[in-house]
Order: sequence, then C-alpha cells, then structure tokens
Amino acid sequence: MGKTLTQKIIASHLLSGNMTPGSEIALRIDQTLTQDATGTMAYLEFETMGIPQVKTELSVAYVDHNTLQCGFENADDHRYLQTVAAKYGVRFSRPGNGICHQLHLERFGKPGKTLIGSDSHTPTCGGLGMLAIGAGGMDVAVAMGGGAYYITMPKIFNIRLTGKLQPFVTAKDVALELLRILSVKGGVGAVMEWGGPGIATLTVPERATITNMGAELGATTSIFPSDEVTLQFLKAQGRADDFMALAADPDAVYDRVIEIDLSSLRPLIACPHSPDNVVTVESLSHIAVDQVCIGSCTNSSFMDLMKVAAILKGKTVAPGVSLSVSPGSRQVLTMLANCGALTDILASGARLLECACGPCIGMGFSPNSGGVSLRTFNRNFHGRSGTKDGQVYLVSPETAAASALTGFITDPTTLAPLPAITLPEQFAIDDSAVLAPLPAHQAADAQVLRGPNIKEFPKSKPFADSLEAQIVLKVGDDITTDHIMPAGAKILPYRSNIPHLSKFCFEVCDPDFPERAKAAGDGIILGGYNYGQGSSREHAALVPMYLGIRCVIAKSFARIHAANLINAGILPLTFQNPEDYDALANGSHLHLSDIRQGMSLGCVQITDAATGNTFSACCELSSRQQAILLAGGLLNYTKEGGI
Ligand code: MIC
Ligand code: SF4
Repeated sequence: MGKTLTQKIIASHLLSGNMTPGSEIALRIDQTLTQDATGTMAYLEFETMGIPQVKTELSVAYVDHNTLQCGFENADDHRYLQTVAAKYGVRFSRPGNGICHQLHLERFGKPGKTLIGSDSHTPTCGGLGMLAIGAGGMDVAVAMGGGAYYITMPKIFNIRLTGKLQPFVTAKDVALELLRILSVKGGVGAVMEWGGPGIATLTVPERATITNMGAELGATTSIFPSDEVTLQFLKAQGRADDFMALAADPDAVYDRVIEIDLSSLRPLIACPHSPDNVVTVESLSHIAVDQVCIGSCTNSSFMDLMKVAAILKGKTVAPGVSLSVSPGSRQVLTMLANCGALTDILASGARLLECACGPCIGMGFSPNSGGVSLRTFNRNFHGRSGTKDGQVYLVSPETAAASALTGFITDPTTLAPLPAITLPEQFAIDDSAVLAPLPAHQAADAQVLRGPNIKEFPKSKPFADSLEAQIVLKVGDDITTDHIMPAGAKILPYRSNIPHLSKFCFEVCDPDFPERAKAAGDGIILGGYNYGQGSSREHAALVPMYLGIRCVIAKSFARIHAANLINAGILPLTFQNPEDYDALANGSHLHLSDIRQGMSLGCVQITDAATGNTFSACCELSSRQQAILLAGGLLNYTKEGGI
C-alpha cells in the first residue's frame, strides 16, 4: 500500500511507537523554533536540564510578540533570550526582524525535515513540505536537549484541490473554506495533507497561509508536497540546496478525502468570535468598518502586501477607517521599500507598524469600543484584540484593502483588475539580524542575563491514589487559551512571572476565578467540547497548576493543550457520558478514587460528594504520560530520569 507524504516523513523520523492512528509515537526532531512569549519559559526549562548545547540540527529563538517595551520587563526578556541563545547554541532573531513563522519559512524551513515550535502556527512551514508541529514550551525544551517529541499518530486527511483561484479570491479564502467545512474541532487528531492538480497554481507563501490556518482546525499539522513550486521559492531565497522533492505515493490511502474546486470559491469572511464562523464577503457588504489590520503570520508576505499596495495605489483610506500594515519580515519591508510599493501604502493613509505580531496578539492597535475590525489574521477569539466588545472579522488582504477604501465590508471581486503580481525571482537576502550563537569553547563561561521579572518555575504536585477537590469553574464549549490565559500588551510582559500572570487567569469568563481557586486548595475545572483550542501557550496549564488545579474534566480537548496539561501535572479527563457535565455544579466537591489504576485502565471513577452520584471519566494515557502525571509533570519526570 502506498504511503502518504506525512507517513513518509514520520517513518523517517520514528524513534519508537507504531504508526497506527491513535497510538503514541516518538519523533526525532531536526529543528526547533521559539518565540519570546513562550520562549522565556522554554529556555528556563531547558536550563534546568543541564545540557551544555542544543542537540538539534538548527534551533532559532525569535522575538516577535512582546516587542512593545512599556517597562523593563520585555527588554529584560529579550536580553535573557539573546544571552541564553548565544550560550546554548541557538540562533537569535533580533526584535524587529519579523514574525517567527514568516522568517522560518523564508530562511530556515526545509522539505522533509521535522520542526517543532512553541507556537501553534508552526505548521506554516508545512507550506514547503516540512512536518512542522506546534508544541508546548516544555516539549520544545526536551527536543532541544535531543529528546524525542511524543504525539498521537494522526489520521491523514487529503484535501484535494482542483481548478484555479479566480482574480481576488485567495489562499486565505481556501483556508476559510476548509474551516467552514470542518469547524474549529474538525481537524483534531488529523494532519491535513494538501494535494490534487490545483496545488501547482499556489506559490509557497500562499501554501503557507493555508498550512498556517490549519492550526484553527485543531489539526496536528498541515502539509503540501515539495515540488517545482517549492524549488522556485527556495531558489529565490538563495536556498536551492535545501530542496528535495517529496510527494505522497499515487496509491496512498487517506482516512478522509475532501475536494475543493478553487475555481468555484468566492471571497470569504470569518465573523466574530470564531474562525469557523464563515460566510461570503458579499453577504456582509452593508456593514461599516472602523478598523482594518493587515499583517500577521497568516498574511504578511511580500506578495500579499504587493497586492494590498496595488489596490491602495493612488487612493485614500475612508475617513472612518484606521488602517494598519505590519510586514511579516524585514525582507518583506525592504522589498516593498525598494520597489516603491511602500510609498503607495503610506500615501493611502495607512499606519505602518513594526514587523511583528502586533495587533494579532493585542499588542497595540485595539479597536474602538464595539468597533468593527477587519483583520487578515487567523484568530478572532473574544477579547483577543484587547477590546472586549470589539467585533473582529478575518479576511484576505485583498478584502481588507478594498474595505479600507470604501469604509464598508467590500467584496474585492468588484474592483478593477490588478496588474499580475508573481513571486520574485530573487528575494532580498540579509541575515544580519539573526545572530549566530557563541562557539562552543566560549559558551561554557558565557553569562545568561536575567531580569527581576523572571520568577521561579511553579512546583507541581505528584498524584496520590485518590483526590478530593472542589469544582472551581464550569465553562462551556470551545474555550480557547485566550480565555484561560489572556495575552495582550498589559499581560504578555509577565510570561516569565507566573504568580503575577495568575491574577488574569480566566479574566474574560470570570474575574474572581484566581482568588476562588487559590482559596479552594485542590481544584477542578469543568469544560465542554474542544477545551483549550488555539495557542500552544503552556501558561494556560502552568498558571491553573499554580492556582491549585489538579484536574480538568471536559467533553473533549484540543491537542496541544491536553499535552500541556499533562506536562504541567494536571490530569485531563473526558466525560464518558457528556450528560454528566449537566449534573455538576460549581463549588461541589468531587472524589477521584483509585487514580493509578484508573489511569492504566483508561477510566477514572468520580463521586460527587454532595449527591453521592458516581460517574466515569476517560483518559487515554500512554504509560509515559501516566508516569509524567504520577511524577507531577514533565520537569519532575525528566529530573527523575524519565525519557
Ligand atoms: C497566538 O497566536 O495565540 C500566539 C500568541 O502566537 C500563541 C503563542 C503564545 O501564546 O505565546 C500560539 O499561537 O501558540
Ligand atoms: Fe504572532 Fe498572531 Fe501569528 Fe500568533 S497568530 S504567531 S500572535 S502573528
């Protein structure tokens, strides 16, 4: 039987396990990436492992999230990251150089290699045939130390493209169409492998927009074959030597095949507050717009912004609209400046922001009260923009630019045709903002500089055989990590200060949660379906752990968050009978008995102390995961010699 592309890369990196969907497998990791908001914690964890130099082929530390320096905290973190990277053999991309995923695609990603990154949009590099997966910081730290990365062997879906996109219909619309079909839970436990004759019409940056947004499906990752199009991109980046052709076998068998005819797609838009809330742009053309933001790791490539510049050229942004443009990298910005497109963007009245995540993570540019904000980003979760009642819609750069000019949501297919914009033959290459690490002989004595905001790592408790704990929060379906541990300009500077961060845990849902959880001692959270969707931030597990949470019982979990809970020593349990959720109330005490045996049998018995009712909750845990939980988390487990 032929193999899928994903199976080929997994087979060539398999350290242990069996490649049957649902089984735990261990992968050898070639490359890692971190960004600053998750990276400080990942390197603090790496340092506790006592390994002198990273053991990967390549590890890069990017700074792109926390670039505002409203106090010493972010500046100190940047300095910590720069010095820790230099000491341990990690390349350091300086603040302002660009967004980690855009930069990794441009300069480092390689077909056929494995990459894990402490950011959920790491699958962006799947656009050039790499198996690129988002992970918690602790998993990245272990991989930097040469350890395996453990995942559940995914199912493989084939997304088969035919036809060709019509003018002004874009890769973003393809990503939104798949979200419309599958929803934000539809990719959990699966890899989206893109194929079919239509893929030859998509450039690598367009493919990367699609694999980037696969994160919103909850997919393990997304991947395109590596072909002539990939070679053309790598050549233009001066990296033809990194090319290797890779494709699925013609008789590969998939768990599911989804056909999308590119020719039939229309411009699409995701409405507040979920990326799968998708309708046609045309159907919302009566809505007035207050703000338009163009950028983020989804849509900030050179070609994206060239199209934006062509739409804006010679025109002026509508008086009621505030337009921001953040190029994905210094390479993109330089090329826009060199060809004059930047002048067209600025002349339209756009505000130019730094090459960084910026508004995407609420790092400035929050919309006005109740404001309608059209963004070329990948997430529009409630409150993420920094304005609680902001109405954030997700669109393509073409729709964003067209709407900025009219002041209303505007279908870009109504615009006059644009001149052809194609991939440049040569990108502007300047790697001077990526600092090489110290040579090994100097590294041993190099000092790592830490600021006072870097606090001690919280200590988790090993599991005893039974647990008495109080339900301290009951939430519904699709709770995101932005609900659990919000980000934004005010909170992000405290990513290496768990005690301070804990004050904001679940702020959007229930501001009293931190105090209540602390007072309760051992606590339990109840969740609905897809608990913990969204980002890879392990803070969404470490902070609840710090507040005493021992167990989350939900109807289902998002992949990275479930892994982060286990790594933090929190037991993720799934209701065997989802109706049991309804009978449980905030404040009740639950008794979990025979936990050790329950973990190994895959089912824990729980009694509600108030009613005496008993129910079962499932946990599909590998023996390694059981050992991690019993040790009280991955760090304890690793210190005790676990691998
Ligand atoms: C996001 O887009 O939510 C983030 C911010 O990039 C996160 C990482 C983080 O919380 O630091 C992600 O996607 O993993
Ligand atoms: Fe940055 Fe936004 Fe991309 Fe996350 S999704 S890495 S915040 S640009």
